[in-house]
Amino acid sequence: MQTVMVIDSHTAGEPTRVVLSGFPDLGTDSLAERRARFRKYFDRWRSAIACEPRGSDTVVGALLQAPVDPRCCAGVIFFNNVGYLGMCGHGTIGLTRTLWHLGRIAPGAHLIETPVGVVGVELHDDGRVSVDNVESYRAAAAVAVDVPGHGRVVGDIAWGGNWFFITGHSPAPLDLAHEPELSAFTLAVQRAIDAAGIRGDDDGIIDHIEVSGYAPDGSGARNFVMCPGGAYDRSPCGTGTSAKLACLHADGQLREGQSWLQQGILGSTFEGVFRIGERGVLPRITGRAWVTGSAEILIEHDDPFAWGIRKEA
Ligand code: PYC
Repeated sequence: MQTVMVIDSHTAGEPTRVVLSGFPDLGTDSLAERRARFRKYFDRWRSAIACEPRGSDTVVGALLQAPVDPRCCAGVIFFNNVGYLGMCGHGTIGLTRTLWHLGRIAPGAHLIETPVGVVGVELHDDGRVSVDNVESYRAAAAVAVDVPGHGRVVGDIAWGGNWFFITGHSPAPLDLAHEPELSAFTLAVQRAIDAAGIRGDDDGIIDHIEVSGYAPDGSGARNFVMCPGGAYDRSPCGTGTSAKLACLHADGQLREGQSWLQQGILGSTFEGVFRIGERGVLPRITGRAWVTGSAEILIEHDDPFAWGIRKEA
């Protein structure tokens, strides 16, 4: 029997499962090397924790690690139902809330190490968390892709800690009632991008598709983000909001220090602002998370689904 201790939370509706203990030793190399070791030797632990029957397609796992950089209060490797994430905005907010819940940090500024770099967080007294995300930039503007059943769809390729294709084209209003159409559309875009061989400028797979528009009730900017693994982001997506800020800046539509309120498909909101970076923008994303549970995950070796119901990307 294996025992894994986790704390669950949600950030603006999107779940995060922080893994505290019970995980195999990944060593003390960089977080990127530890993530490679996780993928190569311990991938079944990912599916045991994130996938059904213990998890779900929406769960983002956050494996807590000792940081290499002594300035950091924690290291983290994010994963989901099909693989690994570079950075995760909602997950960082959930992790910060969880560390506070555990009494490991107090309100104030902290650093967290991820496989794609060190990110800053600020835990506010009222429970809001601001994430100073990695530098975000638009790699290509107005890229056209032929999407079967939808015709030519045009969007930007942008980095926000993950690769995004961001389009203003939407098959339906951006509300939960139209989630099936929005999911089918964004999954079709994802397949078309893959088939066309369109990649990020580091050859990275564009595995997040973001429809960017407005809330049907006129309450502000809203998105719908399809994540790798076929689940849509319930939150406004921290890395997706960062990538959007980079595009707004590149188009001259948002100035340094100007606030951008980004709703997700549930209507929950992140606030984004940015400073100018070397290549793009340095985003600060603010949102809130709530802890929802504390659990001891048990893995029985004769359970036919001990290691989760695995799903391919
Ligand atoms: O908030 O960056 C984010 C995110 C990525 C995937 C799910 N949420």
